[in-house]
Amino acid sequence: MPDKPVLLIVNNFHADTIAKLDARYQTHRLWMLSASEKRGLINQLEGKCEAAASASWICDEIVYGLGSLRVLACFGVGVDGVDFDRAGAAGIAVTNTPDVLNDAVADLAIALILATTRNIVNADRYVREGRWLRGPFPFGSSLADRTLGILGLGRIGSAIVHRAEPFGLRFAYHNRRPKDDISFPYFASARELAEHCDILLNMLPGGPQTLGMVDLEVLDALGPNGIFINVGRGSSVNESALVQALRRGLIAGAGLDVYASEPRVPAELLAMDNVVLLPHIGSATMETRAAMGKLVADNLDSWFSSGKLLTEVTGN
Ligand code: NAP
Ligand code: 8YV
Repeated sequence: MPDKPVLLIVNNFHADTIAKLDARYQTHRLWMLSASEKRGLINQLEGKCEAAASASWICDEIVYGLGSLRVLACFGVGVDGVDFDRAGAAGIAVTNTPDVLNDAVADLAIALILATTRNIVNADRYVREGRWLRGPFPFGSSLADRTLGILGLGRIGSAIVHRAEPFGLRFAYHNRRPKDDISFPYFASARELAEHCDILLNMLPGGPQTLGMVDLEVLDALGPNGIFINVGRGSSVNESALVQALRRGLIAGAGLDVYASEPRVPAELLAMDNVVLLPHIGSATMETRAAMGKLVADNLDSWFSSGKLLTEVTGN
């Protein structure tokens, strides 16, 4: 029986998937090594290892120095952890896991919209702390006839729109360019979108192009009754501007799944009760993580058996 192909596993992205890869490949765990051991492993794998698997949001730049590497299979859709210039220069093709996580992430976005507009987390505390006995809980706000502005209307944004339609919401969006198949209004900048919506939902990818795109001007344009939701990438929001906007009442509240320096969340946000904070759980269902892992493995299997990749990605 021929030897199993060699696979470099860059980081501990999903235990069940890594266990499955262990069964199919001769795996090497990069993240468990010291810096000098990593260099030793890369030298040892030179000429023998053509494939690596990694998280999509973080990688290890040492992999770009492995001359025989031809494919980097990433777990996750947002590939801001990959240096595409270096991968391209080294002849390394990259794959990610699009679509299989749309439903889970869109579900969570809806949960954040409802949690913020109906004040669900504080309402739960209100009951537990016996405060309901002393009087009714303050009113929230309805969704019908309000406008949900989507910043970054792609695969997940479209799944959010599909779910949000029955709530009676209206929609608007901003991308770098308008989409042919979308009938609701397009705005040419994030600020203009914010001005025209009640709930601004950020679905932007990370990376240098979107760094800090949601800034004080955008949040100010959203207005004092506006709600900001972030399920995209934390780096695309200027977090100190967000703190300032919330503190000064420039916006009414926020629902966040992602942050600039995860898992650290600014202390100012932790102290605010008009903010719902989640620990980056958009795709965190057992079924979705399994589907993401399967797509990583399927990309590798396809590449080793036919030289073809199923979901190649060429940049952010
Ligand atoms: P997608 O289909 O590529 O959608 C992203 C959209 O953003 C695209 O339609 C793109 O439109 C727009 N966009 C990109 N760069 C832009 C820019 N500089 N200015 C304005 N618009 C821009 O990606 P997706 O699958 O929906 O995923 C979106 C992101 O969600 C991922 O990259 C990831 O960071 C994040 N995510 C988070 C979680 C979570 O757990 N919270 C889970 C999965 C994904 P144009 O190209 O026309 O500009
Ligand atoms: C992560 C994500 O993969 O796919 C993405 O871009 O942000 C998530 O699905 C997940 O949070 C793993 O920790």
